[in-house]
Amino acid sequence: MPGLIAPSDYSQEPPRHPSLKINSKEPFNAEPRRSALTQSYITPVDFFYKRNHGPVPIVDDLERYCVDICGLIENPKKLYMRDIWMLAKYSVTATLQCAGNRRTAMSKTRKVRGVGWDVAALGNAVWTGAKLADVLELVGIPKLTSTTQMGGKHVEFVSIDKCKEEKGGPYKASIPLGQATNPEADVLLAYEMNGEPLNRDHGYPLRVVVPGVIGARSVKWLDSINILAEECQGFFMQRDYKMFPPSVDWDNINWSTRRPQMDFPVQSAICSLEDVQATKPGKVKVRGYAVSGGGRGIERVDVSVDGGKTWVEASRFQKPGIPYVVDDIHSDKWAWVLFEVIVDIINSTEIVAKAVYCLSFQLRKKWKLLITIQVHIFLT
Ligand SMILES: Nc1nc2c(c(=O)[nH]1)N[C@H]1C(S)=C(S)[C@@H](COP(=O)(O)O)O[C@H]1N2
Ligand SMILES: [Mo]
Repeated sequence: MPGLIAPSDYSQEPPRHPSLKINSKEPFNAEPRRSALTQSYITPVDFFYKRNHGPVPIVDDLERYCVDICGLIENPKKLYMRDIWMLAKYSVTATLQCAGNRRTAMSKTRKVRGVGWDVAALGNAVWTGAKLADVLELVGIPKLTSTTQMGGKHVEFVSIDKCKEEKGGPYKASIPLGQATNPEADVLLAYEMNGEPLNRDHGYPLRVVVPGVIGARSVKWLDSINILAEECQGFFMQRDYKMFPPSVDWDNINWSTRRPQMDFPVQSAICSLEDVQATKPGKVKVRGYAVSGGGRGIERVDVSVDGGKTWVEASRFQKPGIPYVVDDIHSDKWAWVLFEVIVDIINSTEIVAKAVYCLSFQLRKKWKLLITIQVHIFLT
């Protein structure tokens, strides 16, 4: 790829903030401290988790950098940054979350593989760029197309970084064409994060952002876009990031029986307390995030200080001081919701947070929820 190069070693990595908790040095994987994570609704770039699978690519000539759009289309096209900057510019506030978020806690229950993460392998940013739906229109694919005349059904994003899981090949992933061409799905080719050009760790000069979907599909350092009949056959689509029932373990796993994970599931996490924390009897602030995936919003967050027997509702907000309303036009549907409640602690106990989202706004009776027993309190 002219303009963008992929180093084979880690000698040219970008600078990073020293307060990040490093889970793996090479490739670089790091998250902020959980107490820092919910200090602000928009996560500053320095404190945003970084999830790489190889050395971070380098732009050597932005003028020559371009994205190849190819595959099942009549007129393949090369898009330069100047072409992408010319398209309508959109800003979308979206929470990006690694599917491995909270893997360290999962490994207490079952044997899991992959980098260990606490509860902060996610962040909320304002992503700015062109809509993928507009880009695909430039190559003759109209909005809201799920199958093209040539049989294209999936949009594959390919990078240039060298990943060991791909045997030294690039990171890649795909999403359905129907999602890619739906302007309301807000899939972006983003060149800015929080109002600044993307930095190297987050995909400079151009990355995909698929709101509401596990971070693994938001390919960084975009090199080409491929229109395919089948979903991407890469490692991270076919042999990782899938969900299996409890009867499956590493000895009897059959990857082809499951679909790749896309929307992330509803969840909440307490960030103002550590997993095991000592405190004096009295008032304790319980603060954290709740996020639904798929743009479904958070209907309610409840907190229990008796291990889940009784519950109180926490206040939810995105903008400080303004209560969050799930389907309000001013609420950021792709973004997390922060929650807070002050509770009275009188004895050693378990604090539990529970986020609830509404499965469909038409059928308000169907609830989905996730309960997390996360924090154990001991009185001192
Ligand atoms: N090219 C490329 N894109 C990538 C990755 C990668 O290693 N290489 N990691 C993916 C994963 S698993 C996640 S969770 C997000 C992390 O994005 P961030 O580092 O900007 O937080 O990027 C995704 N896109
Ligand atoms: Mo990830």
